[in-house]
Amino acid sequence: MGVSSSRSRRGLIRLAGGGALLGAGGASLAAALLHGNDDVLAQDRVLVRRNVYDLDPNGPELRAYARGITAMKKRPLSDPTSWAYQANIHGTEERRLRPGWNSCQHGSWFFPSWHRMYLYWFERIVRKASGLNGFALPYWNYEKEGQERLPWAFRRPAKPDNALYVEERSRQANGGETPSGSLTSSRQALATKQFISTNGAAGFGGRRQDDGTGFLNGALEQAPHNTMHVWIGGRGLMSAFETAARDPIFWLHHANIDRLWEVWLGQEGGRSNPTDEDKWMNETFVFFDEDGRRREMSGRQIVDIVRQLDYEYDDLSGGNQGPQSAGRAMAPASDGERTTLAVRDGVVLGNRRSTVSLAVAPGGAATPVLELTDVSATVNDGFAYEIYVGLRSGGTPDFRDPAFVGTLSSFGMPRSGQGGHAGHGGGASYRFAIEGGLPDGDVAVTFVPVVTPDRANAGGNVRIGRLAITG
Ligand SMILES: [Cu+2]
Repeated sequence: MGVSSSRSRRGLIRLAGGGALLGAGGASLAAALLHGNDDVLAQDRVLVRRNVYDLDPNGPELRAYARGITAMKKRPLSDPTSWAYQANIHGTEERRLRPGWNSCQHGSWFFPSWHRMYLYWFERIVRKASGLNGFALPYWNYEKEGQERLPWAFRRPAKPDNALYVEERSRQANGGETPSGSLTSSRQALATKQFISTNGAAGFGGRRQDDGTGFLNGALEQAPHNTMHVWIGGRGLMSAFETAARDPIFWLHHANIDRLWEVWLGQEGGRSNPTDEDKWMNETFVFFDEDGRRREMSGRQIVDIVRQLDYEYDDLSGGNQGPQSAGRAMAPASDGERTTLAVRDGVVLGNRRSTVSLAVAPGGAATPVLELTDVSATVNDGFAYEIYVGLRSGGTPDFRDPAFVGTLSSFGMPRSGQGGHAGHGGGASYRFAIEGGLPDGDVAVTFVPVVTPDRANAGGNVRIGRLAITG
């Protein structure tokens, strides 16, 4: 974030220009030529998004962030650079919508790209509002050992005059507790090779929009994105679309999600962005720059963060992956017809561990998948369950166990009887590849609560319309 540590834009130009030497005066001109327009040109250097745990809680970077937030909060709601207007771009309960509001993309392949754009414009607004020229958003890598707790500056002092603190978080987050490893883990997401979800399994980025599968999370969105939203939020801001971006930690959480997208690409092995998909590349979304000017942006403008957006991350290592991750690369699931091997209707989960036993029919050629369809929440609080398929009885559930298939969390889950999110009918759908395969005979599907609502709800926290295993 510091000016002295920023990589020189001129160095990049020299590379791009085939070794041509540029004087200081030529650098910005060359940068403009490189971009081809001034749409996304803000800096003459590449800014570095740093790990928040490497920053002094009272240092210039976090002080600038707090200063920027305070300045933005003083602006009227009608100002697109105000704190509330920016948060409302993600989601709002206001009835009268202004341009760009309620446009967050979840449950589809626009999840990674839309949030990258959102952060990019927000970062520019904070940079100007803070007065720190080299400001870049820090990220929070909760997966790294010793860095799982909510960063200090966001919970202390726990007073309203600390612009980074908000009261409306879970007790665990503001209390400095450590989330369970299943909530912070990017293991499933990074192991997923295809970007686009198929009929069989979640892709890294998500499903093709309007492919008929309804609201279906991609692997990155599912965890650690959704899981950390509910762990931080509890009953508070971070647990719902309409309030999440009002918590200053939202932006550091999403910077980490954006970083994980770069980590995923760097793992190679066939991982790539869907740059041959016209809709993903060209669909435009509305944002505002630091002067309040309306900006439109599309996927093709954000695929290269260094060249197109002038930022990079100080570290692209993939979190805290256990040894089990090495051998568990996700097989691409078949896109064809799948056979239903077992099904159970109307499963309700409460605050305790619960197990569904299923007799599995033989057959099925593809990687088996656990499908949860028409899933809705019956409580307002955030909650999350680890899911295991074929957990040995008596065994202690551990997300590093091969029986662990993923986490079901309430972020983005429609409330029962509310008709779904953003116009989709019914509940949400979830798919989890069962990499360990299916044992012969009966199969146990076990749900272990890892984030529970404050009060036990007699009717359960979540209703799963249909639970099925397909192959
Ligand atoms: Cu989010």
